[in-house]
Amino acid sequence: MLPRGGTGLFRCGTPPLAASPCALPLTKAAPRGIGKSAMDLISALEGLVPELEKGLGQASSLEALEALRVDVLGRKGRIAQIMAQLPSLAPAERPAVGQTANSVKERCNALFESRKAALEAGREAEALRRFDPSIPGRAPWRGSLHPTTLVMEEICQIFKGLGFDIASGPEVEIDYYNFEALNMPPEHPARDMQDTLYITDKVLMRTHTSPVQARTMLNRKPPLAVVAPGKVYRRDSDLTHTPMFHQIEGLMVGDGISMAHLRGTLTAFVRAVFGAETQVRFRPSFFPFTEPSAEVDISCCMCGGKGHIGDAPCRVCKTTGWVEILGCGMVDPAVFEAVGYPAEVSGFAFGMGVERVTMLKYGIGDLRMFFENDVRFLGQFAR
Ligand code: 2U9
Repeated sequence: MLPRGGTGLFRCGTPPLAASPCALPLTKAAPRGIGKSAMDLISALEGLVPELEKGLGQASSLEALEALRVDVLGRKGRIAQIMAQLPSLAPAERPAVGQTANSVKERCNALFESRKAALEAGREAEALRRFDPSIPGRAPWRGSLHPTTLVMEEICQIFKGLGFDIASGPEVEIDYYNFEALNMPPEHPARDMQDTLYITDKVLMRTHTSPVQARTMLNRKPPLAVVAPGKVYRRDSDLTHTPMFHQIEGLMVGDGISMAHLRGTLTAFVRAVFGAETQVRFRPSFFPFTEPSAEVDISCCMCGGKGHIGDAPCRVCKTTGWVEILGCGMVDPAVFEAVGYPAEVSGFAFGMGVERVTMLKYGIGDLRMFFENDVRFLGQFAR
């Protein structure tokens, strides 16, 4: 702001110009026919220009500049205050004062604009001086798919490449598709293998994606090959089990489908996920919907099947050199009967937990990492 009172534009004390124009310096000789009081006003107006020039020279910020502009040119500013005295002049004297006011306004505006441009240029130069183009940029944060989703997609792609279709079905299932059609009638002891979350007597959260294959068989004739990825639910919660996890199960049915097809397909699959040098072994096992059944082990992807990494025992395979990856078998004829398939067809089926495959593939030691939603962990797997 321009200083008011004794040190500023109005040197004859407070209030300034309007109340006591007497002390203002007369900078010009009075034009002919212009009286003393008109001349005082003209002189006061003209005096604003050098005063403003000085004030602008001292203003070091755009904010100070704006305050000055309001003080001089604003609706209640200095020029307006001087012009408020116009009615007290004789009508003949008013035009000369008005013209001076216009001319002073124009010059003041020009002074402001040029000082503003200089200050802005200074500001920009200062910003550029501080700008370091060698500092690496901050990349915007990008979300990524969950590792379970990524591995599930990868597995589906592999089976698609082997000629399988992808099938899906409801997570809330009826007992028939989840158990009965799969050779597990009520009271069958195998139902205990998959402790179930029931909604009603007959409605439950599916404990595996097998009902999807059962539904597929009811809707399609053989030959067929499908994989069913998705969420499954069990009454199970401890360090290595969660009430919800992801499975991918597969089924191939046709004429003359044998254990050899099963072995070939699953060996191709594990080598696509874990690498071409991965060894595969089949161990006899039991599942209610397959006979014979087997569990598949692969050579440990952490230690390469040696059981040790250097001198240290391998924590993934616990020094055995093998890790279990999935279950499989030839579909039990009772399952084909339940869905009305002819007795001559044969087929194989398999199932795996996606979190388990993901843990083995990436050497993740703790299942809880999948459910803690720590984006620093989850973001590492995006491609
Ligand atoms: C139909 C007939 C047979 C699916 C199969 C497995 C073996 C199996 C488990 C591995 C670990 C699930 O994730 S896990 O808990 N699954 O071992 N699943 S055979 O067999 C079928 C499916 C559908 C109609």
